[in-house]
Amino acid sequence: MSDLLNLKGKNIVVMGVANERSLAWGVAESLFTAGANVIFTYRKERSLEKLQRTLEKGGHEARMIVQCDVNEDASLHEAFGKIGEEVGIIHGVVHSLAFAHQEDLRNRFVETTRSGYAFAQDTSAYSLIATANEARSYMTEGGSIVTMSYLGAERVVDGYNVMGVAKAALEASVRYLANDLGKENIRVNAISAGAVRTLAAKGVPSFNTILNKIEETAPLKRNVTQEEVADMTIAMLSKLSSGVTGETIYVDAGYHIMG
Ligand code: 1JT
Repeated sequence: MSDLLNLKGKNIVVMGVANERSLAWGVAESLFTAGANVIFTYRKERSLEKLQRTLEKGGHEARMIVQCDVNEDASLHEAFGKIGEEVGIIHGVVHSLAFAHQEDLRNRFVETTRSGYAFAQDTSAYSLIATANEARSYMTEGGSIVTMSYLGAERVVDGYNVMGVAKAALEASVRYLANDLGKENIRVNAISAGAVRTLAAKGVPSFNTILNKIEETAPLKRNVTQEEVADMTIAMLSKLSSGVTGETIYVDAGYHIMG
């Protein structure tokens, strides 16, 4: 299998591990298994501590861990500069980041503030474009960029609100980036992950209801796991998907096809 993936010794940047439930962490674990060199970025000191403990617990060693705040151009530039200097070539990037203010997920959508809208867009959608632009300087052998999206991008999921609009922009950005970066042999795709109980899902009042509805409705009659999202992400990073770019791939037990 590892031969088919061709990820052994490849340098892959993973952004967005908050704790061991994070989708990004699932991807990192599969990357370790595939023999890739995993480079992590983190924003908050607290995430770094958790990451280090999680790595230790799993007996994994990061190739590199770098601080990076995607809301700041200088921070992104510096982080990728350090990564490029250390590893030379970047083969893949996993962008698994999103944020919005609590009140924008709690209040009525019509009450979304200008600043809340801008913040969600900046952190959750623009950050992919800025990341791709920094990473491409070191993706000199071509490569693959994968981001995480959610069904709320194209359907109304009650309560997802401003994040849905940000994910719609993210999925459109994936297509424009794919077109622009294709000439550099860099592929760009999104994984639309089904609901998984992560830190991001914490505090979503309707989350249990969402999980139950998926169990009843989805063709597979169950929810998906962090590992299943990770497996498809690995496929999208690997040689197995060399002909695929600009796509949003659903890993949702088939839920999105239902009427
Ligand atoms: C964010 C949050 C991005 C939660 C997210 C997310 N992408 C998926 N989820 C889970 C989710 C959240 C809501 C939801 C359904 C699924 C929270 C912090 C900001 C970034 O609504 C029904 C709100």
